Amino acid sequence: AEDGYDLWLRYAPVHESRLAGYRAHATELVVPADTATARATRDELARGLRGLLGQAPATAARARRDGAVVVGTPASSPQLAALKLDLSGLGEEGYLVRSVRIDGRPATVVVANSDVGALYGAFHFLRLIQTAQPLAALDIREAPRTQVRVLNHWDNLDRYVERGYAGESIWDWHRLPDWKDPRYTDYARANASIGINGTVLNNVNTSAQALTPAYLEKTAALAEVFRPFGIKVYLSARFSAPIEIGGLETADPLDPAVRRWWKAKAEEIYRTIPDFGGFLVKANSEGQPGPQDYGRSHADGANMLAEALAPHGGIVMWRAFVYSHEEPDDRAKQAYNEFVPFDGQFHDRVLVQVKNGAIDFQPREPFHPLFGAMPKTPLMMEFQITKEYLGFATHLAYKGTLYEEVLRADTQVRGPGSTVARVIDGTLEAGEPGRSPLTGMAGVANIGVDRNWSGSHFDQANWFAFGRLAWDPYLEAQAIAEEWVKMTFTTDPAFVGPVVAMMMGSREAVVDYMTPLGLHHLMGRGHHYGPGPWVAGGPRADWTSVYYHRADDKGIGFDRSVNGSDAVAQYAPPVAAQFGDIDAVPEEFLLWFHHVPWDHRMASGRTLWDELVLRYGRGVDYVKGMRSTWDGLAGHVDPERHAQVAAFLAIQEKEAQWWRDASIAYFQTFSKRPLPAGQAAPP
Ligand code: GCW
Repeated sequence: AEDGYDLWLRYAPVHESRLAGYRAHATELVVPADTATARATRDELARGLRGLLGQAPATAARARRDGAVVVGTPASSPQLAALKLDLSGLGEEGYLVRSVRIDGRPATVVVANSDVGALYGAFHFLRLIQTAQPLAALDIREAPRTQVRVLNHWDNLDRYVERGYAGESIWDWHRLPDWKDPRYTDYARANASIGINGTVLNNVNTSAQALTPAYLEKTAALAEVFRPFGIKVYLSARFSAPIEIGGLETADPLDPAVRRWWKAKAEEIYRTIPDFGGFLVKANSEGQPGPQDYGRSHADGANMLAEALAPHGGIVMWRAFVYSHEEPDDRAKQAYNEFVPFDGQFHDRVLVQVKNGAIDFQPREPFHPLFGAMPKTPLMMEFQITKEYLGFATHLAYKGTLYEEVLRADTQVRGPGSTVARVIDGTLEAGEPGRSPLTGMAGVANIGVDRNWSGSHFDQANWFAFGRLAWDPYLEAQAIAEEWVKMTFTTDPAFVGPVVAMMMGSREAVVDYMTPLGLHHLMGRGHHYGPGPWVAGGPRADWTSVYYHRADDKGIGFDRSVNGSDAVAQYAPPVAAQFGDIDAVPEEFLLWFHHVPWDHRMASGRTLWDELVLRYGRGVDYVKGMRSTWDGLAGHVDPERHAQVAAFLAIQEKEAQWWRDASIAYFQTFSKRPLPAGQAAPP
């Protein structure tokens, strides 16, 4: 059934016009190594080619025919060794895909320094066919630009997934370690196909139970399934675990007994899982325990854990998503204030994991001011794949454009071209003395037990795009969307063109109908679904919407300029100058940084109020456009997937309208201005 289970690894038959040509380039399959990874590689190629080309090529120990495909390392294959290809600079995960001659016969080789590199190359080879690329004269050289490319599952041990919209957790803890659901293997295949090499199994808001022997056994069983696919397991560690499961009275990171406890725990973990990846930690944020509970710093806490893991090769991913328990001055400033003073003080096995923006995974945020501000510390990107603030799994919003926008943003810390991507891949600050060479990117997963994994067909694209960009943060969102559409649906240009176009504008549409012009955090309290710009009161000022939009009879927006919270000062001077100037700030960030009079003139010549209303309407119109595009493509998609996407788009249109009407009606109580001509009044 076309239920989406196969993701972008559907391997549907290629167009018959291309069949003979592809078959001639895959007459024989040679994967000579006999390791678990090589077997997985051979199985994937056989499966993929069988699906794409109608038959799997014969497998052989050596290439003997024209058109063989030879995959492996020089060590595993004398034929590959004889080619003397230059594998320097590929590392353990890179690969070449080359058209060559072996004993005078044309062949395609996938060559790497390790079996995992060859597996990645095999997926690349399959992707070429899946996306209808030519296989002649191949000369591809790829190596990942970041080292730690991980999913963060916000999955609780009872299988509830925090901010998950695709059903419960795929980790069936109750039946692990003895029952290993075949789905775990498919999960590993999908991740390996896009270069993801690690997964944090449990929520950052975690119970300490995850570190008990019983759960380590379960984790080890998952690690065993994932290992052939180059995927390491990591766990979120609760900072107070020494108290909760260790019987200690304190979790003070400078207490010798606490340090001994973590060392012993690390030894126990590595006895059970020899290639365990390390810990992800949310500390002193939203009520989670942490070193500050004992008057210690983030560096004290992270370094203690790093010292326990380092002898075994593990790392610590220490999150910078922190905000204090006290009433904040401007929540956007807190992570920077808490972390920048500790630049240079973190253990070299620590990455500080920073969300893309300073508030919280909004439909649009300016890049986080920490990027570029901690040159001696490797900062790891944290993107959200799941759509907590972008309409959950029913609204169609391709986040490739969001990721691209952030990665390309210019911090200007070392002059123009100091992009966030260059902070993340380590190239910008590589020369800093003492800086750890670690690099990484994390994506908060959108995976659950739904048949289609992600809760909707189009949300699979966000998982895919995250993996592709973690591998290479310089890829284009549009090219990634094209790949995904071709692999997931069809390579027919009559379908690919309009669907990619629809995806490319889809996130902007969400910005328009939820939070245009730099507005943010206007979603309903707690669940974050649906409009709630009127949310006020309650336990914390920064858990309200009125805190963020600050609408009054004069205008709207959060003044973060020098006249306000001065959050702009956390950016490099040229960026601070731009964001801090109401006439220079890009309009998409206008209300993020300024409190702006209702009659302020926009670039369009309209007043702010009129522009705001039009943006809300523009978002609704875009969704209408997506619906009609999709309706017109019925003949290109199986009825099952077509119907679900169509139904979800109908929901999205209804809810975009709800957002628009509710927001305009509410803000009009402050602006007290009429709607611009042609704009329907909210019901
Ligand atoms: O804003 C919040 C989300 C929480 C999440 C937190 C975080 C895991 O609403 O659900 O908790 O971000 O990133 O730690």
